[in-house]
Amino acid sequence: MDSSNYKYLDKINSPDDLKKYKAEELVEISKELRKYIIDVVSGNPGHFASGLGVVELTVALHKVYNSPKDKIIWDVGHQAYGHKILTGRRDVFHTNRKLGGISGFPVIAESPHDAFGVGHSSTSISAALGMAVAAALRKENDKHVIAVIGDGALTGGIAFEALNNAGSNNADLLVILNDNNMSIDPNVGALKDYLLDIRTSKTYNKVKEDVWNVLGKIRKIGPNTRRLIQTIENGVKTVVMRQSNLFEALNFRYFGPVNGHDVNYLVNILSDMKAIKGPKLLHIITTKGKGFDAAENDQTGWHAPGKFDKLTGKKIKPDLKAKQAPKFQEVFGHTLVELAKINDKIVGVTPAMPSGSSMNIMMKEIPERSFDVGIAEQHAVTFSAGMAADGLLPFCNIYSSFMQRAYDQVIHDTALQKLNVVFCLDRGGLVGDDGATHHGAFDMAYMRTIPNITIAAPMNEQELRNLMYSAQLPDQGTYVIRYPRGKGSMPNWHTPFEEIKTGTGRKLRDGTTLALLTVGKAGIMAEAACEMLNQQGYTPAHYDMRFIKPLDKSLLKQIFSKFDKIITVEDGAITGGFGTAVLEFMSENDYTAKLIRLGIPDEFIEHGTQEQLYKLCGYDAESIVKTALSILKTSTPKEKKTKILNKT
Ligand SMILES: Cc1ncc(C[n+]2csc(CCOP(=O)(O)OP(=O)(O)O)c2C)c(N)n1
Repeated sequence: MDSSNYKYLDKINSPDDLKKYKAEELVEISKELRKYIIDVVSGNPGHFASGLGVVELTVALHKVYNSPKDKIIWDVGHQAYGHKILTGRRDVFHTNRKLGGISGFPVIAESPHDAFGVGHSSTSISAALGMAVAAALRKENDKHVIAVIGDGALTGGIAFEALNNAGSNNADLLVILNDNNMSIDPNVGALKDYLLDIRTSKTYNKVKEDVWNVLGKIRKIGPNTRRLIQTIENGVKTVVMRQSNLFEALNFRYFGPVNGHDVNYLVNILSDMKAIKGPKLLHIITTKGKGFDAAENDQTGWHAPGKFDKLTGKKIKPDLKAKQAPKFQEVFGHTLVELAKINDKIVGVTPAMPSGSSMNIMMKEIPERSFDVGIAEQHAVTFSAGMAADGLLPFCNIYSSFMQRAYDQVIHDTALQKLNVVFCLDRGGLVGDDGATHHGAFDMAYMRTIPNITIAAPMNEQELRNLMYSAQLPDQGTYVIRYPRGKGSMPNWHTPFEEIKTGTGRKLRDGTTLALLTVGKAGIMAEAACEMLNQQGYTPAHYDMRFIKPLDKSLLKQIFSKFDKIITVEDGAITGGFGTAVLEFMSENDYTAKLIRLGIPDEFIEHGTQEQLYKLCGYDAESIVKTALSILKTSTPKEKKTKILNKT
């Protein structure tokens, strides 16, 4: 993208360039930055509304602070496009989220200005505190550390653990609370109401204004008066604010709420706050999607809207002629409602992803039995376990990569107690352009080590329905169903429910010489590979094993008795995953075979389209064919022995 239409932005290649501009020009720079984000993201999709909401804050932060010496830590990082553009990445911004391009999130390796890698939420205050403590130990007294966290991300427990720790540490730390009253969907919970209360409480604002007016003058006055004013301020706070302000109670000095779209006001406040030591919190009020009407009016729909027409504000949908397969997510959402109507024990739980997971379908149809608990994966799991312990049957839907947060809650609170909870792990496998932080790579490996647990992966939408149906039958225990991001392969998915017995796989095609063993979506790639191999005269067998745990041992026995060339394929980490389970089975049962495991290698995979990444990892259909041909051409020990016997 050519940025030559941008009078100021063209000349800003680092925060130092930005610092040269005066107050009036910062307003123009903010306008250009917003326009540039709209220009580029309309054609190369990514996160959108959140970034527009922090344009002025981004400009103010880079005007006031000296990044990279000062550390600016963006929570989640989906709102940091403006930061990337102002810190030397304007000309590569059009490669955002593309294979080989820049990441959609801050990444330490990408720029010295990305102080901390993010993608999962609520980490900024912990990381910032760590840096503030490091700076204090090194006696770097002129260094500033700033965490920028949204009201949504603040619902994550780790954020409170960090506030609690920071408040007793007295480290020099600024938390900026970017309050737009939204998560991806409308924010939830009591904290949201509390923040709204602060915005509107007249008594509170009066006290706050008095204190702020005094503090605003601090920079211009001498140390003695400053000390006196601070004593007064502390007195006022002790009496009124401590009792009524959550952050003050945690030992933070609270400032705000202030308008987060007035860039010069922000510059002044931040400059003033530089002089104040210790933990402090600035509460700014912003509008998600600011400056783009469609996004302001539908903030959830424009969180990550896909391609759009920047002039009309209309999203550009692909031209669908043939009947398309639905997304796995939609099938989950509709099926859950169907099941909840026949089984009144079923409840739905999502940690802050109602739209993304399609839990919103149940929230609309059966609101009293469906719960958005905020960005709180650990709580979502134990909350579900609690309901299960008292007789309900929760379907707790968590994105696979976010479930990493709640590992102990699955082990200690659920499986150990043999509780009937169905964990639906959405976005299992490579997710595409969100990249390394969001790939659901590890779930099969980390879940497989837990006793008392069933782990299944449907190959298509119909299998997902049937597994959900089977999981809610009586006494199924802790049951994990992991499925991928995006569309499946079955336009006609809405078929009557059929039970799938736990631990049973199925043979999809019989064959000779070579067997492909798959779980989940990898079965689709393997089917395509079998077609290609057929055209070349080979007839591999294909088994959709369905369950990672328990394995279908009787089917495996049949397979290992018949085949000694085997390829396992999974859309997940090879280390410890499904293929490893098959390898363990082979070893424990004294079978010998040439066994190759395909899946995600032992490294973090970057961003790109899902198809590009399957290829990169070597388990798209063509790569499976290549591996199959190579294994077909090598002799196994058994074949070598037969050859020798035939010769003698
Ligand atoms: C652990 C974790 N759970 C869920 C998400 C998905 N997620 C990304 S952004 C977001 C909402 C964040 O809201 P907020 O912090 O208020 O920022 P806003 O987008 O409103 O600016 C959520 C739930 C995530 N990134 N990490």
